[in-house]
Amino acid sequence: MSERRPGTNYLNVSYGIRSWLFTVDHKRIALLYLGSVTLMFLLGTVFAGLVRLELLTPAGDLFSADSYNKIFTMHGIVMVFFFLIPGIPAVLGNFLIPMMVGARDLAFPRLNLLSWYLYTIGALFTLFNIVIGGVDTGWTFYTPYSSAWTTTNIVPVALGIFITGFSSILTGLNFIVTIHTMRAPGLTWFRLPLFVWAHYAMSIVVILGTPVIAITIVLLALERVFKLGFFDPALGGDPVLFQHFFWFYSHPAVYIMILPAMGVISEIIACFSRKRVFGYSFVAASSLAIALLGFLVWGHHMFVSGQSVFAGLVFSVLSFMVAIPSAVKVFNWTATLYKGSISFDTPMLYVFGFLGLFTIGGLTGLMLACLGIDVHVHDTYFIVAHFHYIMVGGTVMAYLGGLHFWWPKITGRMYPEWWGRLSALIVFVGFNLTFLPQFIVGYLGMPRRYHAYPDEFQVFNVMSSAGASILGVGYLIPLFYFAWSMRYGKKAPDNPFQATGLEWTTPSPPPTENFPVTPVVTEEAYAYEKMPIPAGGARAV
Ligand code: HEM
Ligand SMILES: [Cu+2]
Repeated sequence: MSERRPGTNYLNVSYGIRSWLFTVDHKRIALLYLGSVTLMFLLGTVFAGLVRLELLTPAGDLFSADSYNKIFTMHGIVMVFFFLIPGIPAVLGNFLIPMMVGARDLAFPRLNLLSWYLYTIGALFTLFNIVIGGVDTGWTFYTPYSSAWTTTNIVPVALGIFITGFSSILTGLNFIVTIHTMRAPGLTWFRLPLFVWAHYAMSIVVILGTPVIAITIVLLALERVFKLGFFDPALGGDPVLFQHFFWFYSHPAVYIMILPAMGVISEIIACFSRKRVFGYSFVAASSLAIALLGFLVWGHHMFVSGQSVFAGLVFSVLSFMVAIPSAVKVFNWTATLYKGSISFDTPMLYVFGFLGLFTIGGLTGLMLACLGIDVHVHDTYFIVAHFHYIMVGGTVMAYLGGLHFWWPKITGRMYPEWWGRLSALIVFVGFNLTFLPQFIVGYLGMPRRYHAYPDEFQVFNVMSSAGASILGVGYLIPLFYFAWSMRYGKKAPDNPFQATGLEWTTPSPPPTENFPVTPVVTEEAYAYEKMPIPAGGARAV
């Protein structure tokens, strides 16, 4: 670690491309991730735009069925594996966890840099397949289509996801060891910010789940290349086995995506209602409960795949149980708002968006957990609407809210508040116009993953495509003002929102070693009754 010269911070301590590509500073690595993850998000958005363009008219008139299959497949793969899963942990988690626990860096800084390289190499492998013709199985890679029938590039895509999986595992390990061993004096487990708890729970899921998808992908590749019969009945395998493996990871993976988002929400809600999070220990414990229960419900994706009625019943009941800890969080956040001194700054607008949209996503999840309803709507647009409410309405809203909240800390500059609120509003309106009609059209029977549909469904699809354009504008505006603010934004004070948490006690942007002296913690998290209410200042930007 270098000695700190006055006035230097992690951004200006050294210059040049090498100082970034070989950095071991968790804050710089977070920014490397911010760059890669943003690129992948933009790419995924372009694919989404193409999907919505094709579906504007009932006839399959823009792309051939084959091209359409490749486009929605790439949309799903890029968004799930390269944006939603790594997004919040890699950018915000990397930046904040060492600071929130009062440490100088993560436990294994070099491993952290390796994680970014693995992510990037994995992404390049997967993107390379677009150049050589694409892949058309959907992000779920169901066998035996993927193992025996399709002629598209399963192996390079699988390799890309496999490599990126190691990036996740290393990040999860790094977080767990850091949280266990590097907490500042006085920072007991029950004084940790809920953001840290959420990442701790997520890391457990990552470490237990990711090896399963990695091995599944290897088996799929082996079957394709060497005709080993794991999944193809013609070779003596069982295609349903693939679905068990796939969902044993991919259901927990949805919690990898949502748990960090929930951590962001807890921090912002406490700050912008100036209150302790209601029922702190329940919110912390519910993260662990979600993480562990999440491993028991994968079979709810297979109600119509030919599993026994008894298995279906058990998975249905367990799915209801996993909703309980999520509901605990929503109730506690609502109770935190109660009688709070609420202000409607941009991060908080995203949180309100999250609360409404995540709740709709969760409640429709309960509908799907009912065997009888699921048989009716399985593989329709109802499913598409359900998971977009959770993952876009939940994870993406929290990601954007968190990016605004910590932007002053990350860059030392304020974002423009008026533009922030405007785009939060556009995102919310655009989102609902896009996905609400999909619940209806799905319930009426429109199947997912088709490039053409009967005329009677057009009105819903036109609404959806119009909404997607609005949503796209909502996402583009922050891209511009964030870039603008790095140079022209108002200089940020150390703690613009008068928030609690160690990260706000150090300068903005922080020095390389995070804290001039190791902080000592004497308080529970969220002692907002002791913080001044921010006056004018940052909020008047
Ligand atoms: C925590 C946030 C959640 C996320 C991120 C999420 C995500 C998803 C995703 C991505 C799918 C679609 C998978 C595919 O491509 O086929 C899906 C389907 C499903 N979800 Fe959720 N979900 C969440 C919560 C829930 C809850 C709480 C339940 C029930 C208690 C639930 C029940 C279901 C069911 C039964 C399906 C399968 C529907 C079908 O394909 O027939 N989900 N979810
Ligand atoms: Cu699931």
